[in-house]
Amino acid sequence: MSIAVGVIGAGVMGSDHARILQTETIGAHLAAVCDTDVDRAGKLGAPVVSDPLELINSDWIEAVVVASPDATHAKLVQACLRARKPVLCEKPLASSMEEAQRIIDAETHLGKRLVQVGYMRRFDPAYEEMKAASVSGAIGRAVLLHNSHRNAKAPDWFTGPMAITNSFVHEIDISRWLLGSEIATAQIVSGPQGDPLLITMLTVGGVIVSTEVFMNASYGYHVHAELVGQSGSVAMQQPVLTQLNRALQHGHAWPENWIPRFRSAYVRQMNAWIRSISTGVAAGASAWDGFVASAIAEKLASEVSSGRCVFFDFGQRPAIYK
Ligand code: ISE
Repeated sequence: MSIAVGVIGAGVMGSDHARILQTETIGAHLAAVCDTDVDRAGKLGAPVVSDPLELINSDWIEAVVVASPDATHAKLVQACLRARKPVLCEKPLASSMEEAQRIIDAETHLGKRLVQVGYMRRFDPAYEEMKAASVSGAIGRAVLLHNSHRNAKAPDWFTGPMAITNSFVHEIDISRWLLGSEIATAQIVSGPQGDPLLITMLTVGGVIVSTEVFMNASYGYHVHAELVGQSGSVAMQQPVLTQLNRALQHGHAWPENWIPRFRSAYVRQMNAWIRSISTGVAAGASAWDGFVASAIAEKLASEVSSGRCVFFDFGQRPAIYK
């Protein structure tokens, strides 16, 4: 059996998801693509549907990938829930805590997890190894996590506080996942031009998390993390295939953006999502994880100029997310 998947959005992420569904996914196929730019959608090699709600509600579509602009995510996820169809939604899940809360309410009302959020770093082999090193006790109790998140150039579609709501949300999610602890506080320092940003968080378990977000670092796309424990540390290595020696220099190339760096994570995430639909056992980041990341990002974005410390307590997570 092959699950018929419709992809909404034919931009950078939508076209990569479409390609993965066509060439690197077991148990599913690309059944339709939807984008306001019909020509762009047409190039992805599947029937084009111009209205996202029509795609979601079509009988022949069994599951949906949402990869449209951030501001449309929550509304489309709600439509998938109403149609009772599994959805893999690109991050962020929503543009505000309120919107994300409404998704939690709708999904808990259904009593079944249908939403997976595309926090793909959870499927990245390097992050997986870091987590394994921590869980096994190899580095002792974790005390500090250093993250850096550099883009060569902020994407053209970046507006307002997207360095926080679109980029830093990854570190909110991966830090919670790596450390197995909720975020208790966060504080932000902004450079004069608003880029880079330095964010310090403290987990409920007492681990300090520092993150540099630099959207215009020029030299390439570079994500790094080091987890420091009481008896050792585990640091990510950059996945490189070759090293170039020339002109008195020795080194490797940096990718232009996140697609090559997280290539295997995207493929593994898609396959895990499809397996979760077949088995009924949820995988990856849940709507609750998406809610927490969006809520923290929204609050932090409102404190960029004040630099005030923000405190978080989201209470008990609903039973379907335990
Ligand atoms: C982009 O939208 C992504 O999701 C990338 O993974 C992230 O690293 C980048 O900063 C975002 O703009």
